Amino acid sequence: MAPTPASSLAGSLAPAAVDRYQRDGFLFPLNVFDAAETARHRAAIEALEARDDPALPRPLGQYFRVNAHYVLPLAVELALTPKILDIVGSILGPDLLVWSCEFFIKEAGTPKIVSWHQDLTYWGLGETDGEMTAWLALSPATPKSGCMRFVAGSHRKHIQPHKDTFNADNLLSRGQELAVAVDEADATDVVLEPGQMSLHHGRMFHASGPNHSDDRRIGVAIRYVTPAVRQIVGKRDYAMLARGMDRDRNWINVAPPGGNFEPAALARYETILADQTEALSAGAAQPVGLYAT
Ligand SMILES: O=C(O)CCC(=O)C(=O)O
Repeated sequence: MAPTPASSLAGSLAPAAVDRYQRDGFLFPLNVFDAAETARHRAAIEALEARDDPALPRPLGQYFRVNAHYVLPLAVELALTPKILDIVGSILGPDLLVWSCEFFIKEAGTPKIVSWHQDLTYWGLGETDGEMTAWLALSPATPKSGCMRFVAGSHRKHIQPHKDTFNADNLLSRGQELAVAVDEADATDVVLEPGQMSLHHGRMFHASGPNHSDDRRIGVAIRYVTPAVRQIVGKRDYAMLARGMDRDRNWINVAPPGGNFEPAALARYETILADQTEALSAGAAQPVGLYAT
């Protein structure tokens, strides 16, 4: 039997759902888009892929894989979806910024994986509870297609030691992997229908396997932070105000782009990438190419 969605179609989370998030460090499935809206977002992404403009300074996959919201209005539209902000705001509060928007695409029948890790390990944001990922499925996320797996309650641990593998099939920037044992039997499959999303805490142990299905597995990971979160490893960091106010001024606030890949937005993207690479590559034995596709 399909699990009961943690929210129905509307608005903020019920207190019991917030409690579940606090207890487990994740919550799913949450209904966001109907079939028509989901198909529209998927088609917009695939239209960009079909165009794959050779004049772009970097391969399209780079812009998809990190900080898509600084160069692509379609990523901003997803990140600022009122229903997502209502749900995220139920947990993080009324003032929200988008720190990153990332497309995790695994082609049909490919070995790409994500190793067990905790997101906050290399982001330079400390062990904060003020960061959360909303992961939106635009195609089926199932064990066969390589859905995420979460270990309930692991967000209550500190950031654990990780090791770098630089594995080419790993979608993470340095193939980082938890150096502590994870019992696969403790993991929950995050099964999502297209148009549904999950939430996870930045210290959640999570991973995902290869895509053995006949369809692409398309996920959009939107990382939200509160104004109180700040960069503590790199010199500075950037975010886009999504809702409310940023009174703390820990972030350089970036305005949404007016169109796809505008020259000023592309230049800004490079500045942000360079600054964030400083935090992300701290302590790495090899240069960290920010997020290979
Ligand atoms: O999309 C995946 O399989 C993994 C995504 C992930 O690790 C994340 O969103 O933090």
